[in-house]
Amino acid sequence: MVNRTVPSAGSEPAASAGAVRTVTAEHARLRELARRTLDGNWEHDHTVPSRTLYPHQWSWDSAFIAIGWAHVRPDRAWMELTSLFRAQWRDGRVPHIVFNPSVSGGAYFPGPGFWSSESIEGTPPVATSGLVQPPVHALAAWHAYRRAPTQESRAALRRLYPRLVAQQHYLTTCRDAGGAGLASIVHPWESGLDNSPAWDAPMSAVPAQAAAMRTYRRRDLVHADPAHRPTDLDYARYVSIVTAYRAGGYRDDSLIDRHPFLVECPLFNAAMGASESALASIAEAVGGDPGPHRQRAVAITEAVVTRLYDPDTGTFRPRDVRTGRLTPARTVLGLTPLILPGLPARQVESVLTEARSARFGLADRMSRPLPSHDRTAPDFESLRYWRGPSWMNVTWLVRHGLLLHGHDRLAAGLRTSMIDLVSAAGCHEYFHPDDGSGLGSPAFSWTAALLLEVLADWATPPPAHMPGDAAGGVARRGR
Ligand code: 2M8
Repeated sequence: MVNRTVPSAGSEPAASAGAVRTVTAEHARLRELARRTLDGNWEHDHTVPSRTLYPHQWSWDSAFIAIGWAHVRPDRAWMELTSLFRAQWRDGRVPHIVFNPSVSGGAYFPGPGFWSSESIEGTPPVATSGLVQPPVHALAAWHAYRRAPTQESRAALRRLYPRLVAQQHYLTTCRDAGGAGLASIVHPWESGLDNSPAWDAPMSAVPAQAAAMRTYRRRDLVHADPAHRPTDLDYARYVSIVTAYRAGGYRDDSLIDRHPFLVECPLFNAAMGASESALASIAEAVGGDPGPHRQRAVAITEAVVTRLYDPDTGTFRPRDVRTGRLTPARTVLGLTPLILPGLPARQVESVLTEARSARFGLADRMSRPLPSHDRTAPDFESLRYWRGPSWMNVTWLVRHGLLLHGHDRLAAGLRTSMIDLVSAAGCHEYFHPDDGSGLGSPAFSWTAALLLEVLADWATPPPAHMPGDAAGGVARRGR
């Protein structure tokens, strides 16, 4: 774990006045670092995840980033979400990349020419990808609003509301390839955890050869160490799946008969359920009807439990819709259904057991950061992207879920771990799961944004769309 030069406030109740002053000074320094990082990545109406690796707008990045902006520039939080949803397709999908026309087409692979979204009916004037990412946007919008509930924020929330509803509608209808009330992702990029071991089994059925990548130029390798990134074979498969989807005009009918990758992901679907709960709160705030959102939140939660909970291992795992089987890897994805306010107590307890095990090491005082994959698995890799390193956004989601279900001490453990990581290494994209050193891009937006959120959480209660508030579910118990 990182050298803790400074104890994090909130986890050190008995600290002396001097220690508290040191903590306060360190937190002020971190807040400033986070604000400067976001400022440096701000680009007229959105924030790039990283100036080098990701020079456009990414969907779920923008959601996390908006949460951070709400602390320092609420106007930018709403611009961030508004610009993203301006690129929403007519069918309701929110594209995972919105390309900035003033950035050269070759700055990122695969760029706008590869996706050719302009050739599809019902797409916006700006070039986009044709995939989506985990729908954490309603959750984020509600967080941002709760942090700065001004008249302007409410007006922005009201304008966003129908677009958030359309996003959910697209996912719950067009993407229900398995017919059980869950959305399927059609590409590992849609999970956000691109090369997670969770996708190894379904990806092994996707035909591709690493040599296929020689006809393209991977821009990520200009900025990052190949040992920290997905492999060429991964990329060959990524390209082959997009090519298949694009050939069908990014349509979603009969995917089951023709698409090479079709998976129900626990994080993606938990985000969809949590967003329905957040939409219930948003509907109340803007004068809409929360009822249908509550009903959908309950239905999605039930489907997540029925389809993705594995009683044998006591964790959640993705379901490969093409084979009907749960995928074997036990990754951090399995912990994320905690963000469902109505997750039944039995599953909450099982997930906690999994999280506290040697696989993930969750504790009131973490000795190492939360990894993205099971530490005890033979394919755990400390450096390679989503195959082991620790990520702030997933850690924040798990922490949010712990707070929802009343596990405040465990949530405090994650909070301290997140703050310590950035305190020692800076706003990196991801972190070494053992020594906490910074990996990937050094000035990464969601790391900065979520740092602002957890720093502030010491003094303020979590937002109010808690179980029993808008979404229904168990009463909150502090532990
Ligand atoms: C990573 O994914 C992109 C493709 O979408 C890439 O590797 O080029 C992932 O970490 C994803 O979760 C994230 O949204 C994106 C931008 O930060 O980068």
